[in-house]
Amino acid sequence: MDDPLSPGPPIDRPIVIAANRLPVMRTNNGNWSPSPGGLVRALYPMLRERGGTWVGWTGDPDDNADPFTVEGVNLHPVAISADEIELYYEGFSNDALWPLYHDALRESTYSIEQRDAYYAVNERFARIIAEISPEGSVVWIHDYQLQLVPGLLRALRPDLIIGFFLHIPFPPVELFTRLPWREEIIRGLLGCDLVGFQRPTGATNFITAAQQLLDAENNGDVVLHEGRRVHAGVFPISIDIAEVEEIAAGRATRQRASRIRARLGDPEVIMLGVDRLDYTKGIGLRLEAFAQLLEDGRLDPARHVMVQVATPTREAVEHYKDERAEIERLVGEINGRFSSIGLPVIHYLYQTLPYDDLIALYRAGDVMLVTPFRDGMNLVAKEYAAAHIDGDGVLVLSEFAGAADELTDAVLVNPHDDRALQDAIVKAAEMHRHERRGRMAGLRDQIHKSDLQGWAARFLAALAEAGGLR
Ligand code: ADQ
Repeated sequence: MDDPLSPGPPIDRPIVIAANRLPVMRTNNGNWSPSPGGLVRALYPMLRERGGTWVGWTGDPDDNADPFTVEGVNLHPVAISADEIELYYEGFSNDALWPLYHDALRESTYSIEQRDAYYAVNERFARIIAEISPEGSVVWIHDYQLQLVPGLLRALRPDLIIGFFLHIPFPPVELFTRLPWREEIIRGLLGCDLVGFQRPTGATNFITAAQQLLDAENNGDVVLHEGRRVHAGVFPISIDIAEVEEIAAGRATRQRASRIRARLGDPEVIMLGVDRLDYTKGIGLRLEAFAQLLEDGRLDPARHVMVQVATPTREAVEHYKDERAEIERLVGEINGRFSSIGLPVIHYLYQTLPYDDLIALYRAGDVMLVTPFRDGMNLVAKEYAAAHIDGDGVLVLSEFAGAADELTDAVLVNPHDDRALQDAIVKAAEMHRHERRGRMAGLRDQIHKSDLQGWAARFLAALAEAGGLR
């Protein structure tokens, strides 16, 4: 590819994207507007520019909306019933696959009803894509909710070039083989020309699973299956750096960031956590480490304050209800012990914030705590570095986030080691300005090497090559 950051793919074929959700949401007046979210930021502008189609669910149960067009992008809704949302989405996707793919941090629920709903919805996606894709189209399918689509689609339309990107980790074979329908998933993915992962371990785990479960042979990163060559590749996702920097540089953001600092009582160090409220993100662990440091006098409630923003997510799933209750109990307990009137030590928001507000918070944050037990990539870590156009700020980052492969200038930590986590937080809070600036410069250099549009262009270029177009 000539220009690795060029937003347009270097291929001249119709493009079809499939993801669980469509990239648009219904507005109050019944129109559609682009929804927030990384994937939409990466792919929607490209489709708008060159035309293309997106297949996905509208987000409303039993929504039989007809196909429609927004800003030149064709949108094909896939109807999903209320029962299927419970079984396919909350059940199989988020209560079986999600925990299993994240180190089995919680027990998975395996049920044949859930698997059947997952199959039915994946088959519906495959059928719709097969019906609407012009001859020889390039189809790019996203994430763990749709792993059977490539195989089902390949059977219907052998002419298509099919790629899949997994946004979450692909687990080691020792864990993956717990899944009662493990062969089916691998067969599904092997319908692709290219399967993309966030980290090299994801690709290796997938190849090992294909060898072990289906006796598939491989030649380096190419798996040979039923006479076809399936490429496994590594494509660490990124963020729209220009957008974050532009918002961060705005006057409104600077003013908002100083207002945040003033409202927090002008502390010496603002520590920040921003996550979906997911048990994989290690929010509780981080709060406990903070509390222990206050207890031991290594941090001081008059000088150190924490802000934790937790986005509501998957609230119908039991493990998420439990996690929320535990986080909120911890926040209450820690504030009860260490706060003074008008000055809580932890400011907790269970809210989804507008992107501008989030970036103002990043700018205000002196220390960003990203401590997942396991995470495919973690875009918050990259957004924090992009927002720090002032060249200051420290990122504490779990080794178990995909971002740790690239962001080696963070204070890297094993979140399972509570003493190490406490030490990392103190190190970040006390770090000398000179070291802080050096590390932030390293982080910012690193993220500038690859942005979101470049990520999409690289995947599509590799897919074109795997599909024999180049
Ligand atoms: P997530 O698990 O959702 O994504 P992450 O990569 O951190 O995790 O992305 C979260 C996004 O949501 C960020 O862009 C962030 O700005 C936004 N966000 C978080 N809290 C918010 C809040 N309170 N208000 C508004 N926005 C908020 C999955 C995988 C990750 C992988 C991504 C992309 O689990 O590992 O990095 O997909 O591939």
